[in-house]
Order: sequence, then structure tokens, then C-alpha cells
Amino acid sequence: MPTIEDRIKEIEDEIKRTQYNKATEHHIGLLKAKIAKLQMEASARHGGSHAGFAVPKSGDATVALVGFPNVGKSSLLNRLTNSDSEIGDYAFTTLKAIPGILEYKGAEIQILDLPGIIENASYGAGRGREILSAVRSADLIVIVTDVQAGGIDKILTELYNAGIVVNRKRRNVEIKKTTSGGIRLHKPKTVDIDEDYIKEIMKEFKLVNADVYIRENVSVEDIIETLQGRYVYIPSIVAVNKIDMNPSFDTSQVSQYGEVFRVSAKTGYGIEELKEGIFKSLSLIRVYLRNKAGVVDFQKPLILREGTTVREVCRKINRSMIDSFRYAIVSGKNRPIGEQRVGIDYQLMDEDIVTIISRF
Ligand SMILES: Nc1nc2c(ncn2[C@@H]2O[C@H](COP(=O)(O)OP(=O)(O)OP(=O)(O)O)[C@@H](O)[C@H]2O)c(=O)[nH]1
Ligand SMILES: [Mg+2]
Repeated sequence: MPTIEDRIKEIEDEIKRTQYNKATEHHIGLLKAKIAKLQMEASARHGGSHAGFAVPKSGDATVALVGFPNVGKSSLLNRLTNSDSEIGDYAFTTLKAIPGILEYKGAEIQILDLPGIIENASYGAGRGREILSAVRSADLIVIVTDVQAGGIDKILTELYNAGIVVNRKRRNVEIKKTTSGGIRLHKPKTVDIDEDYIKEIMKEFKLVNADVYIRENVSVEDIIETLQGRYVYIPSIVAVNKIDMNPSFDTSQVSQYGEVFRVSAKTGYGIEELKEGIFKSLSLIRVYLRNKAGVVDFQKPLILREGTTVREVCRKINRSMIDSFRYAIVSGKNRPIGEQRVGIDYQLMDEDIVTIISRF
């Protein structure tokens, strides 16, 4: 009997054989929906989410180094952190997740060196499932390639098959199951999508009653993504390593996968820029606290996510601070006006100086 994986491959082959045009567009969309449904069954059969390498998260954020074998991921980890991951001039030197800590601008950033990704990793090749499961929980992906390795779209495919979307936001599509009323499509006039087609796709997922909200122009893949409900959206940047071997390497071929950094783990070239790129892409902000005596601690900022409010600062200091909170005084070099009195839900910026005034 064919396995689920066989059936997926069969449909994938049919898609490859079918020429894409207006007439076949719908048919291909439905085939993709079929594949998505089968992938869901396959992953449920494997026990849903897979246990990854047992690396506890630590620090303020986690970054995963992802790339083909032998491109220099371990060499980069050693350059970026205090770690000592094994390096070898052959594929599969690294066999498990090796963590290191990058200390940068007061932040502790955990970096995970992982075994190389190979084709069919998402089906389990080369410990692919464990690798991809570790990648899933990262806050940022650094796609590592070198001046020889092409075809990193293959890596992106493996990530996608494992439910990881890089360098792109979640689409504005929402599907709410209901108990009756059939499939109801809600969309603005500007969104051009055929209602019957949506119904057909829903049928592939055995959905008969649902409110479907489509708030921007989307492709059938986007709708399938939402139906699967298993995708995570992780920002990514690209590190092109071994630039010492070919300084004139044309990086435009990889720029679609995120901001590109030309580096050499061997010589140290571009490493500082890569650190800054990692820090920036994580959207971390530094918040300095002023204590009762009026002294600001610039050495040890609180490291928080962009969009964080004063509430999170209180929580980080001491939970009881939220209850006793009266107001906060905020100033900072990224603010045009001086000190401001603000409430608990006030949004903070990088390098803000915060004084918390409590009731008792
Ligand atoms: N010329 C040059 N060689 C490098 C550079 N970085 C790494 N290498 C060499 O490339 C080979 C592979 O390096 P690793 O760091 O083990 O690569 P990896 O990606 O971790 O490999 P796997 O763990 O097998 O996936 C080693 O021989 C390194 O010395 C670089 O910047 N320039
Ligand atoms: Mg390695």
C-alpha cells in the first residue's frame, strides 16, 4: 500500500507535469490542497510535533544557523560566540544542536549551530525532523551559505514543508469554523477571489461550515497555509560565508531570502556587521532603569521585544510592581521631547530611560 509520503510525491509529480496557466490554475490549487491535507495526516501520524534536540532556550532570544552541510555554520558559531563547535572539511561534522551565547549591546543572544540540512530533511532525512523542530522555535533564522553552494531555495522548501515560513508575514486570512450556514466568504471588493473555488478548497479539508475572512489579495497557497494552521513566520537574514575564497561573489542571487551579509569565519571579515544584523533583525530594544537614587544603570539594560510596554518592565522587575504602579517617567535619546509621565500601557523605544513610580 502506498504510504502518505508516496501519495504526496505522486501529486507533486502531477503538479510538475501540469503546465501552469489560467485553465489549469484551479486544478493545481486543488492538488496543492490535497498535498497539504496529506501532510497534516502524516505529521499527526508521526505524533504531531517532533521532539527536537534537547537544547533549552536561554538568553533574550534564540537564533538558528541553517544551511547545507559544510558551508561553515560551526565555524561561524565559534566566531560569534564563546562556543567551541567541531569543525571539519566534510559534510555532517555537526550531528546535534550546539548552543552558544553571543553577548551584544547588553543582550544575551542564544545561537544554535545545527547539522546541515539536506534534501528531504522535512521527511526525516539526515535527522531533518529534529533539526527543523529546533529551527521552529527560533526567533530568527540565519541562512548560511557559501560562495560555492547554490540552490538555497531547496532549504527554503524543506523549511516550508516543516511549517516554517521565512522572511514574510502571516497573510490576513482568518477561518472560523461554525456549526451551520455553509461556507461564507467575507472580503472587501478589492480582493479578487472566486467563492466557489474557496468552497472547493474547503471541501478538500472536509470543512462545510465556516466564516472565511480574506482581507488582502492572496494566493491559494496562502489560504491552504491558514487552513493547515501549523505555520510559524520567522524573520531571516543570509550569511554568505567563505567570502575570502571569492571576494567578488555576486550576492544578488540570494537577496530574496533576507538582508545579505558577506562574511568569512576564517578571517573574521564581516563578523561585526553580522552581529549587528542579528541584533537588529531580532527587533530587541534596550531599556535602562533609573533607580530611586536617580542613578541610571547603562551597563545592564533590560532586553525587551519591540512593541513592549511599561507593563513588561514592571513584570520583569517584580510582578507586584504592576499592582503598585502609579506612573512611569520616560525619556530617551530617540525621543524628541524630554521627560514624559506615562501610564502602564505606554510603548517603549530602544534606549529609553525609565523610572517607575509606585504607590508604596
Ligand atoms: N576558506 C574558508 N573556509 C572556511 C570558512 N569557514 C569555514 N571554512 C571551512 O569549511 C569547512 C566546513 O566548516 P564547518 O564549520 O565544519 O561547516 P558546517 O557548516 O558546520 O558543516 P556541517 O557541520 O558538516 O554541516 C571547514 O574545513 C572549515 O575550515 C571561511 O570563511 N573561509
Ligand atoms: Mg557543523
